[in-house]
This record gives sequence, C-alpha cells and structure tokens, in this order.
Amino acid sequence: MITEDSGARAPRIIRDHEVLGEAGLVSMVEVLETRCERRFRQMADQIPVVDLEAALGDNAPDGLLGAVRGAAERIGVIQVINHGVPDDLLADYSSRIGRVLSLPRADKARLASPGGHPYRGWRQWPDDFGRLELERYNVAQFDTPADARAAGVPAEYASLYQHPNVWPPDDQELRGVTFRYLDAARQLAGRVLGLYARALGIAGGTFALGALPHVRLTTNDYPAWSYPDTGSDEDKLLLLEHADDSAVTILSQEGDYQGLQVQPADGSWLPVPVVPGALQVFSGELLTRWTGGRLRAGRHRVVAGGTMTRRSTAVFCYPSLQTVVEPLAPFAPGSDGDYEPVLVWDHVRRRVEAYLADYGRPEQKAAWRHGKPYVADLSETSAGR
Ligand SMILES: O=C(O)CCC(=O)C(=O)O
Ligand SMILES: [Fe+2]
Repeated sequence: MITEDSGARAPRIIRDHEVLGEAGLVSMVEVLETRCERRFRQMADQIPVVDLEAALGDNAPDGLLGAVRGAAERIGVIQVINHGVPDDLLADYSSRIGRVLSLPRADKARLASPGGHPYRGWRQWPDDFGRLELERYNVAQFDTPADARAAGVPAEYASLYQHPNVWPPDDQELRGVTFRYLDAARQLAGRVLGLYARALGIAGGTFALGALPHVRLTTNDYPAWSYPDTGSDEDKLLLLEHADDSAVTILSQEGDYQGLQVQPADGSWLPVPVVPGALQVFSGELLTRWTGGRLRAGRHRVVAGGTMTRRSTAVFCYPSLQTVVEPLAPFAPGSDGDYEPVLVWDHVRRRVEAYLADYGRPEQKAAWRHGKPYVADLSETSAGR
C-alpha cells in the first residue's frame, strides 16, 4: 500500500509566525513551500503498491486513486497486490520454466523457433562481446492458425500464428500452465485498465480490450554480473531502455536486487522494488495512444547485479486484433499526428520486423529471412558457458 504523510506539520507555521516576525515568516514559508514541493515530487514519483481489491471496491482508501492517477500520468507503472492471479499458478509456472532454462545449452537450442521467429521458443542474447545478457522463452497465444481460428480469431489474421510455439518435450504440463497464466494476466490487465478509468474519473469500460484480447508471453532470465563493475548502471545494462508496444504489460519479477528501473517524465531512473507477491503493470504505447498522450508509457530497462539469476515474466496485453486504437472520446483528439489510428493487427504484425531492425544481429535477420532457427554464439568467457 502507498503511505501518505499525516500532514501533522501544518500547525508549526502558526507557531513560527509568533516568534519569527514578518520577514522571518516569509522565508520560513518559502522553505516550507520548497520542502513541500520536493516532498510532493518525491510522492508523485513513487511507484504505488496498490491493493487492487481495495482500489476497485466501493470504499477505495483516500489518496489511493490519486496516487494511481499520478503514477499512470507521470511514470507508467504501478505494482499490484491482491491482484487475482493465483500465487500457486505464478509459482508453478516459474518453477517449470526455471527447470527448462537451467537445461544444458544444447537441449535449449532444440527449443529455438524452427523458423527463427524472435517471439517463439528459446533464445539467448549476447552483448557485443559475446557475453550472455539474457535468455528468453517466448509463447504466442495460440500454437497454430487453426487453434486461433477455432478460438474466434478472424481467418484473415490467423497467419500471425504460422510460426508454432515450441514446447519442451519432457514437461507435458507446461503448455496448460502457460495458457492459464496468459488468461489470468489478461483478466488482470482488464481490471487495471478499469482502475485507470476510475482514477481518471471516466466510464469504467473506456479502455476495452474486447472479446478476444491479443496476448503474448516472454520469460527473461538474466545472469548475475560476473565482470568488472565500473559503478555505472549504464555499463551494466542487460535490457536496453524501451516502452512496451502493448496496452499494458503484466510483469512478475523475481530476484535479490532491484534490477528493473523505470524512467519518470523528469528523465531520472527509479528502481522498481521487488515486493513479494506483487505484480508490476507497465503502461504500453497503445494506452498512450488511446489517451492522446495523457497516460505515459513506462520506459524501463534492466541493470545487472545480485548474486543469482534474475527472472521476469512479461505478459504483453493488447486489445483484440480488429480494434482500431486512437484517442478515445474523453481525450479530445487534437491535431497531433503522433496518435494516428492504428489497427492492432497491423501494429503487432509489423512488430517483428521493427524488432529485428532495432535489435537483430545480421545472422539473426538472415535466419529469419531464410526461415531457419537461430542460436547466437557466446564467447568463451561468457557467463553460463
Ligand atoms: O525483466 C524485466 O523486469 C523487464 C522485461 C521487459 O521489459 C520486457 O520483457 O519487455
Ligand atoms: Fe518491457
């Protein structure tokens, strides 16, 4: 829960007036105002840990909705507890995917996407020196175009699933657990969007994900840092700064240090504390587009540290593929060309090419072009070899 100052300092102004005289009072008021402003900025730049049941209930605690609104407008991330995603589902998924990610590299290489799709199966991600920064396991919402069509995805969009998911052969349960996780995260996304509408004082259903929201999942494992430490976070970035392209992303982070950082509007970097049981909800670019820029997409990055592997699982949640995202009625669309309408289908299908253009290695792009699996080489000195 967020905590708020009790405001118990206010009576001091009156007492100071009695002893300071007018000039002293003016400077004292200035000092207090400066302190207040600083305190307000600090409060505004805190990432609230929100009890979701309480916040959506009839008697939401005073200040809570204001803190949510402030974080959504200025930072683009909140943490939620009492979020409705069962703890045992989170734990089951984490231990199953943890086992997969600790398999020998040769076994994991067999879980690479056969067609080199960057958002399917396992891959490892070295830095420019060939040192492992990150391993990922990615899952799409449907295994095949036929599954997508059976679930109600319009036929013209089902080709999004022509690269299949890659499941480890020795864990028959992982698939079901992962799909349950996707479903629970999608429901949470809908509730948080309802909370944002409430915090903004607009109709609860304003940010509608539709009957069949689009979702995808990525688990990230980051090795502990085993190289010289320059003392600068910028020299230890494992995941570069970005905002997600989703409407919201439901994140679950595990680790023994504060590796995840978010950038508020003032350009500083704030750590996102590891709060047991809490999930992190990042606003993505589509939420910014829906609100004509009123709600900030949370820019974030991951810095190395700690003594053990850091793990996060992100479920990227989008409205259904046939939704056109543009500034909604409460956010009067201005003439600002940054928020042109976009069809979610176009947005997500273009994403793969955009991702490879931004981050892909030449061999990775070639593998994708030729429909071949891609496993990046690690240097002899890399962690994890
Ligand atoms: O590892 C994290 O905490 C963040 C992961 C992330 O930003 C992403 O997968 O888009
Ligand atoms: Fe992200």
